[in-house]
Amino acid sequence: MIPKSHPRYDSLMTRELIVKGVRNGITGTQGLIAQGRGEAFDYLIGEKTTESAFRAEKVAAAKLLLARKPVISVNGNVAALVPYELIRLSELVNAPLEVNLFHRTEERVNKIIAHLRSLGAKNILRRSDALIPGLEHERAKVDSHGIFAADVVLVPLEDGDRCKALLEMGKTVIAIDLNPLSRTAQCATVTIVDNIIRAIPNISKFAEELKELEQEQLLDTIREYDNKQTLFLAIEEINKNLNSFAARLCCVKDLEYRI
Ligand code: PTJ
Repeated sequence: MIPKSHPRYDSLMTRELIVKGVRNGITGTQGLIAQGRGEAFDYLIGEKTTESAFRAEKVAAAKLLLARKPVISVNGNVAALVPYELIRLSELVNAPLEVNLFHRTEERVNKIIAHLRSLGAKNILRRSDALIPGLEHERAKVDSHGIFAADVVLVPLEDGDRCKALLEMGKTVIAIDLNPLSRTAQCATVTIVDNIIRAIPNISKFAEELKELEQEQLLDTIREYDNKQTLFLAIEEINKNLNSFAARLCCVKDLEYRI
């Protein structure tokens, strides 16, 4: 039992969700490693949504609303961390949830679908009757009416190969990845460098606000967006945080010398 007073309560509770996901057969064991990597980057960006991530989340909401056929890709980590939030976003932007796993087993696909359904999800795609060209791993298997036919795909916690392959199919790819250096982050159309825990509710909040706008106004929201700048700002934020940590240590050292 983690006491609420623990200074890292939120982070530890998030970790518990992933562990529970593994125990319930929803999350793959590799998901634990991915979560650890994510936590490290979250620490470096200050465990908060940065200004540039908010901007990317707003653009993501606009792109999902403008899409002809948007789809939200769901893996084992995402299903364990933000199931309710995904269902809400799926309803808001009218995008089905498609279970697509890197370490795919039919058993885990079925468990994730049952989990999402038990929480109220109605629009779930599960067929794997099409293949993304150029991919040799299990993530190539997609639904012919879902990711295969989609114009905009939201891919949280993705591997770089599929992101590239989806772009080559002419799709808009929105990635959520705390690591601005990852191949996915570098190649996506819109990269949200934020924790999925904060990112999905933020996209939903923006989608609710933007839903009332005309198409032209939505287009205005995305017109000036530059993903390279988003990545640059995320890396700059990490640099800033590291410099301020270092500066604090320098002050302590100066003090020690003086004593
Ligand atoms: O359920 P499966 O089989 O589809 O597998 C899912 C994982 C996530 C295990 C699989 O896609 C994988 O191995 O991913 P990677 O290559 O480890 O990449 C995951 C990326 O997501 C890394 O760059 C992490 O920094 C990032 N990440 C991890 N946790 C979070 C995150 N980004 C945002 N929010 C998080 N909570």
